[in-house]
Amino acid sequence: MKVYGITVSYYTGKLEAYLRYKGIGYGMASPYADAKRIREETGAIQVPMVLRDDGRWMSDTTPIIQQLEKEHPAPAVMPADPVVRFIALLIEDYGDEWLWRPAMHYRWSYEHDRALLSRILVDELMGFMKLPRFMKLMLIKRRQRIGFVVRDGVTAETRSHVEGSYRNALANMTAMLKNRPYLLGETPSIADFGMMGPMLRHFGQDPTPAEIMRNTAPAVYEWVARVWNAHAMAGKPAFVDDVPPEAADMLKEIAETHLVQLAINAESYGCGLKHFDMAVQGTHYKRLPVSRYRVWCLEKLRETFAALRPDEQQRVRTLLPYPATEILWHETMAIRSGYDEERKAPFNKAINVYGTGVPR
Ligand SMILES: N[C@@H](CCC(=O)N[C@@H](CS)C(=O)NCC(=O)O)C(=O)O
Repeated sequence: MKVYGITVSYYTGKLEAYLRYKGIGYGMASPYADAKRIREETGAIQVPMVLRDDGRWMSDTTPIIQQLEKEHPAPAVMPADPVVRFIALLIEDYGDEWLWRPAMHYRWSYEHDRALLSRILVDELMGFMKLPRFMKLMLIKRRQRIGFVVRDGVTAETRSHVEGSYRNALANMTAMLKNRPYLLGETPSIADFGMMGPMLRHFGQDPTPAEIMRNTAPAVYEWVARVWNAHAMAGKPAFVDDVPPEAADMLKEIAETHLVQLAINAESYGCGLKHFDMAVQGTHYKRLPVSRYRVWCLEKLRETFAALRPDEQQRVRTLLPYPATEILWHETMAIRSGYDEERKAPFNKAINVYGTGVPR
C-alpha cells in the first residue's frame, strides 16, 4: 500500500508505528503531487491517506487500523477483554483528539520549534510554489499558528493549562509504564498506537516538548522508541485482563478534559452552533471551533459502550466514576453526526476535524 503522508505528521506517525509493528509493507508518497486526485477520491485533504494495492482508498487512522485488524488479525492490537478494549479505545481517542491542541501549541507558539518545523514543511511540501523561500516560511507559520493555535483557543489565559495537559499525559503514562513495557500489557495495543500520534512526531521530536519529555519523563521517551521498534511476533498478544490501578490518574484526566470537550462539542453541534466555550479543570476556553468529526468520535465510543454486557458496563462505570463520563451512556447525549451513516469508513469520503459541513 501507498501511504500519502508527511514525515512530521501526528497521524502519519501513528499509522506508521502500527504498520511497522504488524509487518504490513508500505511505501510513503507525498500528498501534494497528487492533491487533486486525493481530494476527489477521499473527500478531504489530510494525511495520512492510503492507496491500497487493490485500488481502494482509506482515510482516518482510527477506522483504517480497525479495517487492517480484520485483514491482519494476528497478533491483535485490540485487547480481548471487552472492558480493557473499551478503555484502550478511549485512550486512543484522547491521544487523537485532546492532545492535538498542546501538540500544535508547542510546535507553532515557540520560536525554535516554529522555525525548524516551518523549514521542514516548506521543503517537503511547497517545492511546487513559485514564491521566495522566506515568503513560504511566513505563510506556513501563519497558517498553522492561526488555524491550529489561535483558532483553537490557546490564549494567555489558557496557555498554562494547555501545557499542563502535556505534562499530565507524561506523568500518567509514566505511572502506567512502571510495571509493564506498554500501556496495557506486554505487547502494544491500540492505546499505545493512539498515544504515538502526539508522542512520536510532535512531543518526542519538536525541540521544546522533547526536552521536557527527556527531562521529566524518560520512561515515555524510552517507550516512544520501544513502540517504534516493536515487531509483532507469532503467538499471542499479551494484554492485561483487567485495567490496572496505575491507569486511574490517566482515566481521571481523560474524564476531566477530553470527555468534557466531547460533550460540549456534541451539544453545540446538536444546536447548530459553529463555536462553543468550555471550562476545563477551571480554565475557560472561548470560541472553540465545533467539530462534526468529533461528534462521530463520541458516537463510536457510545456504540462500543452500548455493545458491552451489563456487568462489563458496570466495570467501566467503576473505572470512570466522574460526572463527565455520563456522556458515554446517557441518552441525552445521543447526538448524531450524520457522518458515515452508510458505515463505509475507512472507505468513505473523509471530513477534516474542524467544521460542521458535509463531506464533498
Ligand atoms: N482523524 C484523522 C486526522 C488526520 C489529520 O488531521 N491530519 C493532519 C496532519 S497530522 C492534517 O492533514 N491536517 C490538515 C491540514 O493541516 O490542513 C486521522 O486519524 O487520520
